[in-house]
Amino acid sequence: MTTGAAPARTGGPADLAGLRQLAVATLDANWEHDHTVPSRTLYPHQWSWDSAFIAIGLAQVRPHRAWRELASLFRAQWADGRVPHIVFNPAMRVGAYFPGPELWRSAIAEGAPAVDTSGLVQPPVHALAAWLAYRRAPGPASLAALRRLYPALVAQQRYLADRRDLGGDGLVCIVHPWESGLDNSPAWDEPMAAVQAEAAVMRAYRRHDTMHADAAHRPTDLDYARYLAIVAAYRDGGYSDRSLADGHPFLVECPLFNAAFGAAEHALARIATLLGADPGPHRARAARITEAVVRRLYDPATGTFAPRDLRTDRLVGPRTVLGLAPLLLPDLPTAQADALVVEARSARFGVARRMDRPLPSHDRTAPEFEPLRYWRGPSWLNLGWLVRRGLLAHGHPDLAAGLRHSMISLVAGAGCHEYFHPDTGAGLGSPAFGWTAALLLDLLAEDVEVESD
Ligand code: 9WN
Repeated sequence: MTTGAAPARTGGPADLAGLRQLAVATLDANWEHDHTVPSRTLYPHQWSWDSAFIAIGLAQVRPHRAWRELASLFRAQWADGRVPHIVFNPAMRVGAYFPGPELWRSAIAEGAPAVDTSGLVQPPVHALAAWLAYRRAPGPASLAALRRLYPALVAQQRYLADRRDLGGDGLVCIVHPWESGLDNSPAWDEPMAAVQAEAAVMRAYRRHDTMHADAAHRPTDLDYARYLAIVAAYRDGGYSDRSLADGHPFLVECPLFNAAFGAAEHALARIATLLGADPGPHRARAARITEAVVRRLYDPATGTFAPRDLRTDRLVGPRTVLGLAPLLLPDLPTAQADALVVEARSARFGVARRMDRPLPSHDRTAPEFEPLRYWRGPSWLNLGWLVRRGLLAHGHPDLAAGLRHSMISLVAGAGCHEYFHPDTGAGLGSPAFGWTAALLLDLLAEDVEVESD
């Protein structure tokens, strides 16, 4: 790979056929009867947005599994439409993941499914994934699977629009950093600082992550104590969204989450057209979401997007990769799209035709940039993949090609790791990670039709 510093190669295959084989072998090894685990060691259950990314890759090689992956996730959809961020595999031993079902206690909540789940959600990238899975493997079986899934995807959006618009401004509010998918991002430092908790609380629990990953890469005990305090607040209210606006400890409008929410309506419009349903309402909702994302989350002073903390009604300061996510919205106005391209190309993120370092999850020039710690610097393939789609949608194929090359080089250098050192490209976290394998397959297949996707 073309990194500035010498990459610490941890043994990825050299040629493209070998890479593809590695990706398929990783997905096969992580397959678990009706879903793919993100990682056998760190994340041995089913995760929501992981399954969406994984389905996109599976569609290239195991289309039947792609639909099973999505179907098993949506079988755990709650009566209110929420798609839980974790679906627990009852066959796993107690303690295989922390916090496990005993902490979430989903069974006590109204409208929860028969299987144990968490009560949170993750970015709704599923309609896009379903659409792409169909595009990657069209045919009668895919069409039938998409037809079955469509109402559940609509219900997922309805839940977010009706129950989670806590600011009353047309955007979804996330109620826990885990809902962002970028749990430990510096974007959450300000809102998290207000959450009452003490690191000592964690003495009562056994963290599972630090047994499988370097503690220096993971969130701290104080972060975890706060994560648990927020879960407890939500759970003790029966996971009801009704009174969250009055005093829930974490209330944030996230640009990535809301970009996914808008992109989902665009995908649903395409799906509706294919199925002979009316795409009009989806298009209208998509336009409203884009307008709200720009109005509420764009900061003209910085030229990028930022999460809004609803408890203070202020945009948070750190310039993380979350700010680039609205590029995913095909109807983002040119002024904002152009500003984001400037941000992406800046020294903060370094997106270029010939990228010399991978896309980081946080501004490289910021004092709190940490190249090894979870979501505070390292490079993740799902973020690169999303930003690449956005660059293609807004007419920057050269930058998109640079990003694609950089992502493929990462896996070629280090294997299907969960994340990568943003300077050296060294593999970090789980060494056999589901979405890295899946999105690599998608990149290798060279997604030439993104604009019409
Ligand atoms: C908590 C599974 C998930 C990803 C998230 C990532 C991490 C869990 C954790 O792993 O989160 O949900 O234990 O840290 O942050 O994006 O979906 O891969």
